[in-house]
Amino acid sequence: MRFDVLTLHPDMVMAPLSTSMIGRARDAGLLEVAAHDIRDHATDRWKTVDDTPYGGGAGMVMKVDIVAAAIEAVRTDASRVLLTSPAGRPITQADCIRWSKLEHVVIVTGHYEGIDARIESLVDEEVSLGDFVLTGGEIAAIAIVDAVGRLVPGVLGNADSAADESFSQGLLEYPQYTRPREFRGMEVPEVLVSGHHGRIAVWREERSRERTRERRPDLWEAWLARTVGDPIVD
Ligand code: JCQ
Repeated sequence: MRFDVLTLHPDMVMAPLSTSMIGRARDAGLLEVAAHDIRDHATDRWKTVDDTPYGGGAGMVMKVDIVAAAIEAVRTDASRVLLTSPAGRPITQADCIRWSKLEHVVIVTGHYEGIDARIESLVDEEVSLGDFVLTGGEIAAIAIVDAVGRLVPGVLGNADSAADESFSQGLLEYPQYTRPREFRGMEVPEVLVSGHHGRIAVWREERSRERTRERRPDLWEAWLARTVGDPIVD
């Protein structure tokens, strides 16, 4: 799978995607990631990429002709083009799974007060990480490449397959512990050292549901609605 990120800061995008699991997956040829400087498509001698907003107001707006040229330099008929913006639809794990099955994802990152709205005619999906504002879309693009890239077969180690983690069942993960057995008076739950695999599985399922109900009532209600009639639910 290939990602092309269009940005004013290609080094910022590439640095975190050159280490750790995504860096290793690229070395192994499982993923291709490239970042392209939108400024390379500026047409004047000052390499201008933004301009003042029609109608007045503070800040600058990225020029649609320059960003369009950057998109058209990398996109093919098989590409899915994403635009990261606080005005986009908040993404979920389901979106990441869907994108992980594609050959080519292009991510356009915005800056300043935004991009000329006519860019929407050139993108397939306008997406957000959540209800907060970044200085630029780079961190959102990095997060998307990381979350999608790790779902490509072979990228995750066999040990931590994406199948049995938070969200794969729609519930939060159960709490994990490792040594020491006691830390500042806090003990590891007895069941986890019992060696009783059946009781451990039941305890983990209960903690997973309890955590989800307490911390994420939205996910809990969705899980309950999906699980009605399932004989396993209590
Ligand atoms: C992305 N969640 C927040 C800031 C305008 C395209 O227009 C803009 C983009 C940004 C940067 O992205 C975010 C963001 N997901 O802030 C302003």
